[in-house]
Amino acid sequence: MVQNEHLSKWLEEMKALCEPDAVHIVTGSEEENKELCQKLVDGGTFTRLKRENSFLACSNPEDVARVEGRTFICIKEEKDAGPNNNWADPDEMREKMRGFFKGCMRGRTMYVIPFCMGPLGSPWSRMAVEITDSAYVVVNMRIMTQIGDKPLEAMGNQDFVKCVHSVGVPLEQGQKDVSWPCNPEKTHIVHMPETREIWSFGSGYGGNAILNKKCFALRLASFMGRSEGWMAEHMLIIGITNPEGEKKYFAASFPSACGKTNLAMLQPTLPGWKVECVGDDIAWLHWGKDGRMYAINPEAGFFGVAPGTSDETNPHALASLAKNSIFTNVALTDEGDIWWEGMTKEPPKHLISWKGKDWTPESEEKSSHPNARFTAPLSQCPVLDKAYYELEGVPLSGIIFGGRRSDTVPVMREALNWQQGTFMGAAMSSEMTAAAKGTVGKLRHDPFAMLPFCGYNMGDYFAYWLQQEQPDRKMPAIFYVNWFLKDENGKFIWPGFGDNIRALKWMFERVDNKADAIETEIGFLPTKETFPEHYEQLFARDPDLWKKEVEGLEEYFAQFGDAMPEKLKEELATLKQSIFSKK
Ligand code: TSX
Ligand code: MN
Repeated sequence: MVQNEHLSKWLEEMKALCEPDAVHIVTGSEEENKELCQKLVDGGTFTRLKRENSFLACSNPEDVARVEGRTFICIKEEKDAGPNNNWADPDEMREKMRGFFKGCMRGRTMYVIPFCMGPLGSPWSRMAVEITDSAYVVVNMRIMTQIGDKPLEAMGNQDFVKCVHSVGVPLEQGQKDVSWPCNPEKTHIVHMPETREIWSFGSGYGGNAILNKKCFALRLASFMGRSEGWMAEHMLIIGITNPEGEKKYFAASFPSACGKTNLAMLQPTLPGWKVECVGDDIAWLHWGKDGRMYAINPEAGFFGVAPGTSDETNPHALASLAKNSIFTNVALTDEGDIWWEGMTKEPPKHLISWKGKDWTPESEEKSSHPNARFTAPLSQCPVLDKAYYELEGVPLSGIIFGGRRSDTVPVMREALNWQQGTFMGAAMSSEMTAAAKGTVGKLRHDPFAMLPFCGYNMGDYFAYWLQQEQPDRKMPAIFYVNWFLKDENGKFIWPGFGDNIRALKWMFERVDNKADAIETEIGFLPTKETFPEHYEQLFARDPDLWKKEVEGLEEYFAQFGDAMPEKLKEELATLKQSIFSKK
């Protein structure tokens, strides 16, 4: 049955450790998926919806998001994990995890999910296997990546990334299961990049359990990429076509709550312009023989934040989840469909909330959890770019960084060169919204939007970015955007959403040297002729605000100590000097 020697050996080990009642090698077939979904309905985890082949799951209220405090990078040297990660010794942590996993699947089935991230047959794809005792994880993984027979066959006898997951709730003989088993006290999300292992215990939610996504495709892959010469980034990928039919690809990374999925499926307001989606969350980057940077989307689905997604903000996302989708922690309507805050202007008169309680517009609590999710197949996106399936990926003309800032940072600018662009990525920060814990409006640094996802020392990661610039390579242009500037009355100045195409148009034309710009200490800015409305506010460079910005960055960068590259310290010093000379 199982041909791969590494796999059969590992499975024997894991069976002995976890002591499941049954083992199920996942094939990925439609019939198998139907059976698993029915099993989840029968067990009370899933509610079948009236939309075709779609289901609602509501989690234990103590298991609703990633747990950064319980996420570990375990590599031999502590300094190689950096101040951006929780560190533990890999051998000690493996012993601890073995203790947790001992007998943890009693009374349950062990599902074995072979999977492939990236197009099957691409040299840039990577293979893995996840073992889990959660059928919910299996059916989510079937949407988010390619699972089952085909990846198993493609794997041949190669080694692969080993992912082990358990909800951490063994069942005694005859004990009835709960609808969302989890073990919050013992939750651990553990990465061992040197030995290509992921161990996740205690949570059934999102990135904690669907290990292909944040754990593998970002944390482990960022480490693997550095040792193999490629990069794993927290980026969307889009293709932009101008009215003349010319097409360019861009990748963009933003911290959470900046509308990354919305930009990935943008509906342009400028006539003749088109935006197509290659991916909305993760990009694996490599260099082509032509010296250009190429990107693949290693995922096969969207795992998007549901609240706020509407026909106004993102009609293509709504179309993508019209069928064959899973919803987690949203509300159930009386008609057997789903609803969440922001989906429609008028809320329904009555709902069952994600907590299973009656809900009306008068209720004090929200009907959906702020981190509620949809899991939807990428193939259902009406603006999916057909280059998504290309084995070499798409060539990037530009990389866009950004953040949510009510002041200081202009709506768009272009880095003067790769080094300044890398500095912009390292200097990324965003004001926190209600979704995150901590004070609303407080600034959070999030370099390259990778703070929770970089599988090694962030200072070394900055250095790896700088190293990308080599004489035989054609470097993509780097931009930095901020859609969230506010005026003195607290009103957004930039219209955002579909009108962001005007910023994308400027970037598209900058790449071809067809758009004007003025050189400043913070990069190239568009001219007033290009953006006459509110130009002074959209492109202000207030020396007092930038002085504060630079001081904040000095403090932030200091934590990386010796790992902080000199070139980025120089960029910051140069910026500081030019601001002080303006004052
Ligand atoms: O996703 C957003 N984008 C990118 C769209 C392609 N959002 C939502 C962020 C939360 C996830 C935005 N919010 C954007 C944006 O460009 N801009 C804003 C701020 C904003 C909000 C409302 C209006 C304008 C700007 N307009 C009115 O309220 C009429
Ligand atoms: Mn993400």
